[in-house]
Amino acid sequence: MSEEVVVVAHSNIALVKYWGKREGKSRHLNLPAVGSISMTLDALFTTTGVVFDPDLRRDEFVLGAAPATSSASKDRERVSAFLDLVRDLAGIETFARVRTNNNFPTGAGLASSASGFAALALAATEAAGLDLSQKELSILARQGSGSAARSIYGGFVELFRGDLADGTDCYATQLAPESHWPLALVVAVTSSEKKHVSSREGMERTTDTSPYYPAWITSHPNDLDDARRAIETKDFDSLSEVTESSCLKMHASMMAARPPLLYWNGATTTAMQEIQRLRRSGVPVCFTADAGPQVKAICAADAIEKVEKTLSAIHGVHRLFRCGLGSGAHRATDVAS
Ligand code: 2P0
Repeated sequence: MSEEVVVVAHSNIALVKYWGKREGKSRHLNLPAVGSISMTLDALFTTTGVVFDPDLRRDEFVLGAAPATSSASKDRERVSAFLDLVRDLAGIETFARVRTNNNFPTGAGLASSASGFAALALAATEAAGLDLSQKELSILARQGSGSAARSIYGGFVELFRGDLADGTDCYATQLAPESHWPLALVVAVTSSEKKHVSSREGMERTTDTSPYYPAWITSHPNDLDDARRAIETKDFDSLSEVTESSCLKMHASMMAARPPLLYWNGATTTAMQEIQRLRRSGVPVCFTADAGPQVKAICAADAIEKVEKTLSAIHGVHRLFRCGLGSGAHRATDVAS
């Protein structure tokens, strides 16, 4: 039996969003239709332990201490399919025991698959005796979940769309380390319910039916250029503009799908408007939101108290998480409970 390898990987938040996949024969490679730029977050993370055990007759997967739910076998299948990629790379057939835990609600738009598959990529490859580069790990993690490719790295990260059918040019890289620009992020949780339509299904529906999807794709490279420049020059006003625009453009394309995808609730909209009001009063803050009802406020580190005060006063905001910029996936001592 191999040693159990335990890894921690942090969640990330996209400033320029990924939504939609490249069409064609290489669908199983999970290739995004657009590039994306994100910040890795220190306070939201997954810890995962993997051991390959010759006595196992199938892969075992335990998520947290919660009793098994109806989605447990689906999760195990997805993890097992990912472990098949690792077994292929390592030339082994042994099954694995995977223990994993998120320190935040799963499946509620807080990017659990990003930190989850990044942690699994590093833990499983090391447990299988492989020593992959960060680029190789991001290519592997992407096949579990697109956003996971970005969580391999800390700080500000870009995932390239790439053009090749085999996906070898579709990987992430660090644009700037954590220390470059000490921004903070406050997550306003407006619901802890698991979302009704997964990101994967939502992307497919948007690609297939939204009349705004082509505009989302063609306007994207410009957003990536703007965000790269704003990060490099630490220009908060420009970062705000492109971040809110990319978020609302993604949601506009989803809302125009058939049937429409509306991930927001009343508190989501109120929080977005309150963040814009705060910015008009001179506080460096902007919002983004993923495929869920949570609002994420990105702000200068010294504005965090004002932002938290504003968000906590909103009816329907149940909980706040405060984050700074986080590091890339790395070894840990034990699976946190
Ligand atoms: C992002 N999201 O860039 C975007 C914004 C959600 C909204 O990446 O199908 O779980 O596993 O590649 O990475 C969430 O989608 O999707 C996501 P798959 P993933 O963060």
